[in-house]
Amino acid sequence: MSIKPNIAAISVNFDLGAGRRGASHGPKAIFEAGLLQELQQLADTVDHVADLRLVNDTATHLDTQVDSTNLNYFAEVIAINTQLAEQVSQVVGQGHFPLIIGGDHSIAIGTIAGLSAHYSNLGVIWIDAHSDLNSPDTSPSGNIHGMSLAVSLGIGHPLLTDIHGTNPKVKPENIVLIGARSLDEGEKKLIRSLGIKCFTMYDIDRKGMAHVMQEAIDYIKIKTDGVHLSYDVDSVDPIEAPGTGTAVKGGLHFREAHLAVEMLHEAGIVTSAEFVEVNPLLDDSNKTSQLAVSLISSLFGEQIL
Ligand code: 4U7
Ligand code: MN
Ligand code: MN
Ligand code: MN
Repeated sequence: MSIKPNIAAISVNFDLGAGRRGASHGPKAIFEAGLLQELQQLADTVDHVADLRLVNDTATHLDTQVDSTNLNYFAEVIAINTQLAEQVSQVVGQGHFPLIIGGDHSIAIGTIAGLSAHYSNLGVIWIDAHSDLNSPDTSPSGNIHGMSLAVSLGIGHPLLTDIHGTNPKVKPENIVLIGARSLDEGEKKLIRSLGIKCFTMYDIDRKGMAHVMQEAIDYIKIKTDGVHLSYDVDSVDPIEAPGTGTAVKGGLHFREAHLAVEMLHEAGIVTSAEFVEVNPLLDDSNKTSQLAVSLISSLFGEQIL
């Protein structure tokens, strides 16, 4: 991002991929916290190009066609992600920077599907307390926001992995996980067997965030033709980000969370981004929506001095 981008913001008012309701109100809270005003100072142009939500009968129609065993709101997740993938692909085709505002993390399925049409070696930096690498077989909850990265790897129900074309959308060697501290057994096995690069909270404590981010950037930039940042706010410690449905203690501190995006801005490698899992119903005086605005501003080059 050495030249200022033309940002195309896409809001996704959707929370049925999560176990608790409320993340569908994330976009409204983040926009009300001043997102567009902040971005106007940092980008060449900013347009809010789409405000997606589920249209009532799309999903009921799909329900009759899909076997939804251990996949909660399966049809709804398919419907929203199909819309999102098309929107994202269109924006990339126009040469704009897609900025997706969620919504729960199941929407990464649509984002990455739409992006993958334009990149042969898409990199994904996944900042999250979790790895979202469950399949219907390993998921303890059946909640699809815990499966979105697996789906992007081509693992899961074909009606999810085939959204917007062929799978896999991303290769395991082009993924970096940062901030992990709550992994299910099946996810741990998959990370090991596929050799996915994973910087856990232990690594961040041990090496420091600056070191981890530099390693992540060096690892991903040599072999990819685009890098998507998928930022789940539950990566941040619940003290700073209480407004999220699956908070896990022992997370990134305020400065570590910012340093990650500041270093990504400096590296100039990020070609799309999404910020997800803000749940205003659980928030404490908009703390988490304001944090999201602050993190997004830093990604687009807001300077301290
Ligand atoms: B999020 C979980 F079991 N792994 O699959 C699951 F701990 O997008 C949580 O990262 C998933 O917030 C969290 O349900 C999904 C659980
Ligand atoms: Mn997540
Ligand atoms: Mn998470
Ligand atoms: Mn979550």
